[in-house]
Amino acid sequence: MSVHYRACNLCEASCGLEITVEANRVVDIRGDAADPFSQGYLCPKGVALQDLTHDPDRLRRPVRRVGEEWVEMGWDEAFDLVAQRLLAIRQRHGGDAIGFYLGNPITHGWAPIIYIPQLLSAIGTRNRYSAASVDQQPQHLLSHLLFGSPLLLPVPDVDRTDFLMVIGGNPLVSNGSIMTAPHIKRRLEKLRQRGGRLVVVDPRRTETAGVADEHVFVRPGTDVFLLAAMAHVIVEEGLARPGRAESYVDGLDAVAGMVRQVTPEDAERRTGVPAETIRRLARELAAARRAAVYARLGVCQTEFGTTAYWLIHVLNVLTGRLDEVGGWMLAEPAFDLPRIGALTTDLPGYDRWRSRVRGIPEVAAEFPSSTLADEILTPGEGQIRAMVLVAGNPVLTVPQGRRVDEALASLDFCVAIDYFINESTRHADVILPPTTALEREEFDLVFPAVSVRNHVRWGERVIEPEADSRTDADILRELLWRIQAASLGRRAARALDAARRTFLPRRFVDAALRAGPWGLRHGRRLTLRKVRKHPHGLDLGALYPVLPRRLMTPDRRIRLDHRVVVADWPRVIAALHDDARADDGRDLLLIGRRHLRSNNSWMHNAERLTGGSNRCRVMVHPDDAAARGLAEGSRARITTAAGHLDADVEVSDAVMPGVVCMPHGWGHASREGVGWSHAASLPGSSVNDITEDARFDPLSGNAAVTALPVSLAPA
Ligand SMILES: Nc1nc2c(c(=O)[nH]1)N[C@H]1C(S)=C(S)[C@@H](COP(=O)(O)OP(=O)(O)OC[C@H]3O[C@@H](n4cnc5c(=O)[nH]c(N)nc54)[C@H](O)[C@@H]3O)O[C@H]1N2
Ligand SMILES: Nc1nc2c(c(=O)[nH]1)N[C@H]1C(S)=C(S)[C@@H](COP(=O)(O)OP(=O)(O)OC[C@H]3O[C@@H](n4cnc5c(=O)[nH]c(N)nc54)[C@H](O)[C@@H]3O)O[C@H]1N2
Ligand code: SF4
Ligand SMILES: [Mo]
Repeated sequence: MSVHYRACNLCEASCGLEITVEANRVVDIRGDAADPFSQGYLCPKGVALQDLTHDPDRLRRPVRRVGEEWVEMGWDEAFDLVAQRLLAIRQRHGGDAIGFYLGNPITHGWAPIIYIPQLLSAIGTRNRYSAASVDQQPQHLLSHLLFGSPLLLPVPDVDRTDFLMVIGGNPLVSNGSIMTAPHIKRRLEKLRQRGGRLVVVDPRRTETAGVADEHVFVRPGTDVFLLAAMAHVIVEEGLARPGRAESYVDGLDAVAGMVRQVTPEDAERRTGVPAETIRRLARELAAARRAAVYARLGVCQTEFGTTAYWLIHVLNVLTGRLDEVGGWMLAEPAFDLPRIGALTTDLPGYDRWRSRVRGIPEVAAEFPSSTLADEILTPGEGQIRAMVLVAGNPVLTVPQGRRVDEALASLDFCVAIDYFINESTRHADVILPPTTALEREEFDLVFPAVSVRNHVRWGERVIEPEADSRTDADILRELLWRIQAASLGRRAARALDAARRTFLPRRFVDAALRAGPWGLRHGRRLTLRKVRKHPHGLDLGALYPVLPRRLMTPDRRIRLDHRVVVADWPRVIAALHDDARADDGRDLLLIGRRHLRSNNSWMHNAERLTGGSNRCRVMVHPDDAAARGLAEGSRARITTAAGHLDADVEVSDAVMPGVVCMPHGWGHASREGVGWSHAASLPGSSVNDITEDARFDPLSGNAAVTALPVSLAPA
């Protein structure tokens, strides 16, 4: 028996795990009490990592689709076939004919982050799509516009704040997002113990609302008005105190002029939040000694995603919380992701090019996933003919999944890098299955950049992979050199490949650590060797002010009244005063929900995580249920402009009247050929079968999957 220490890779909390291995099998996983950051915490998903590792449904060898059958093949043969097919398609149709869809788990591994940009540029395609555009793209866009890098993402300093507003986030269940803060529940409890206040703004009385001082119901999709009205109060009542930020933030007067146009009374009509509550919250925010306003999916996944999230920055700046202790702070990670990203990728940028079919601006070198199906299904020059799916399941996770399904089925060629045959990878011609996280060494490049404390950790391999297996790194590298061989010749491409093998990841990480903030600054002289001496992770302390030094805008200043947002403002004002209601019977608004024992679309094959309360049901307010003749357990039909689905009803006054709520990532039984045997035995439907790909935030292209107008009737 041996005991190993590793960070969990399933969500952003990055909890330290203590993993016991016997005969190369994981026999026990518990929280690592010696982890300075997570201090022994873990959630049920962390335990289920062992089910994932030993899942009998996991693919272990490359497979090729022959008719309805999957046939195993050798690795070299598979790499050759994939490269040859991709190169042939490029030769006939150009590089843009090859699209990439990158799923959420890529952010939890060093290899995809480093190799995918190289692979994209070797192929010469701009058709890059990812889960980010159904998630946090407004945040990346604003960080790019305001701070000069899409990766300079502020987080609330939860451990030291006295007043925290959580808007459209449910960290007690999600374990925190774009805020790496393991055991967030205890952090929030401590906030209250030291006399602080926690306010949650959400159309559902969530688990987080359950531990808050105050929960405010807001009508879905209307946070933009609530936030603007709060800023209005702060400006009108002379409560604005930007403090130190005044020396590096421009445009405060212009911003004040904008938010003055949104009164609390106007906002009340749209949001359902009483004007008096809006005033009081604004005053409390301004008066608190230390405070932060934090928002996530509920704000990003709306048609005003960018402008609404901009108001999060505005409130933090106006009240002097940006870059202040206990406020809205930036990490300074040992691996300096924003700077390295700017040096090695074309991520920093906006609207440098537009999507072919709908003309949507790129954000950080990506197009929105909402338009992926358009780009595959619409004929013409630049049409996508082949897809590379890496760690994603767009059929269940992107709006209008039925269209994505149809699009993937229509491709000339599709390759997936995934260890499961999911609803999307079932369309692949070839699937290349990598080892799972515990079978590879790992260095977290991403989450220390959005953590509430600076920290760094190297993860050793925990169990030995089977003979003849490949990591994500191996797979991507093998494809990369084969693609490069077409332009550089086999010899040169092989030489480059050999260089990558020696340099990545250890030497690269070591060089980055040495040249990074904790190598050169702070007298720490951090190296990979030093980091590896701390198997429980190395805590680098609380966050500290870093602005304007860390700004990456050309003039190292923040233009708060950025023209991109200013240009969108008339749309906000028009919507504020537009009393017309869609009169097609779609009189309810659908929102999403996460469950602690669920992980987007892909952990439903672990039996210990399914069953009990983790089920795919639609939550309906008692009044709305009664008005439609629906009761607990009855079957309802939910209809949108994109279609309909049926779901079991859960009657609950935790949702506000007029709102229905359903999780995404389910419905594994509703499509043929899915390789998750347990998941496919469970009831449920994919909510993205009825979300609409035409509803998105026009600035960032982020999908507006929340606040979706629906009608509800007995099925
Ligand atoms: N309606 C609605 N839709 C949503 C959301 C919502 O709230 N509502 N949320 C959105 C959000 S926030 C996100 S992030 C997306 C997620 O959307 P996706 O990223 O498209 O989907 P996942 O369910 O995360 O699928 C992950 C896949 O990666 C594979 N995988 C896991 N680990 C690895 C690995 O290490 N290597 C490789 N190669 N593969 C791996 C798994 O087997 C699985 O098939 O869904 C979005 N969709
Ligand atoms: N257990 C578990 N943890 C996860 C995941 C998971 O699937 N399961 N997924 C991970 C991923 S990929 C992500 S991105 C994060 C997401 O992390 P969070 O954003 O914290 O997760 P959600 O639970 O989707 O929270 C969104 C909240 O917004 C509310 N909401 C919906 N519409 C609106 C609106 O219009 N206005 C307001 N104010 N609120 C609204 C919803 O009711 C919900 O409570 O979670 C991560 N962690
Ligand atoms: S909260 Fe759960 S899933 Fe997230 S990192 Fe911790 S153990 Fe893993
Ligand atoms: Mo996400």
